Amino acid sequence: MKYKAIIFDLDGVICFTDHYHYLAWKKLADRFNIPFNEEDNNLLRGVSRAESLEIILRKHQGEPFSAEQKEKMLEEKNETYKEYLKQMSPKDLSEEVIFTLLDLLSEGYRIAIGSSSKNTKFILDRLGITKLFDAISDGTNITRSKPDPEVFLKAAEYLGLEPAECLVVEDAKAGIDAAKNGGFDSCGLLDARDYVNTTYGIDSFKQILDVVHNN
Ligand code: B16
Ligand code: MG
Repeated sequence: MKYKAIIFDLDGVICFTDHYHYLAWKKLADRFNIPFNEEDNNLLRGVSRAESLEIILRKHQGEPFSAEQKEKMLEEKNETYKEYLKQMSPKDLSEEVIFTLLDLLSEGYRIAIGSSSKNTKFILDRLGITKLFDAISDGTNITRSKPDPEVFLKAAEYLGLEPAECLVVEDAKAGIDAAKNGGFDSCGLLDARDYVNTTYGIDSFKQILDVVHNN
């Protein structure tokens, strides 16, 4: 058994909150007349909140915003986003995800979260799955965001394992790069499936079981 643990990215892997991110950023961008559409939102996948704002502000014309203004914008976006998150419930978790996680646990694998989101624990609680995870590493315990490997290295440290013993599951290229930079093998879904740095491209969440069984 090559891998002792699986470290899951949250947004885009376990659940899908990107539309809520979009609506919250859109509300902010509209208020400041900054062009922002779904295509722009795709650039923010896996990127931290503060870096996301910098990407959005590239389309802002006029006086640059001060650090204080940006801080307020980040707070405002997060308040809107959290209002949307309150709508989430265990119904937002697919059967495929929950059954795969339970299969992995019953086979003796340990499972962890490695997410850039500072709202990770809130989201996991809404989904009712916080207790399933042996370790949670998220935006609250890191100083550098993906593609820096810090979030996954912390998850491995919390599990007491080496990176080579953990498999990372990601949907974002920045997350796959973070895994590679930290010495982790990775499973890539969606945008990350055919990415050059992805170790195993997979079409569905349950294929993680094939990957761990074949290694
Ligand atoms: P928050 P992940 C990421 O989650 C999202 O993909 C990204 O769009 C978001 O900006 C980031 O979390 C920070 O989220 O504002 O909640 O701290 O894919 O790393 O699970
Ligand atoms: Mg993601």
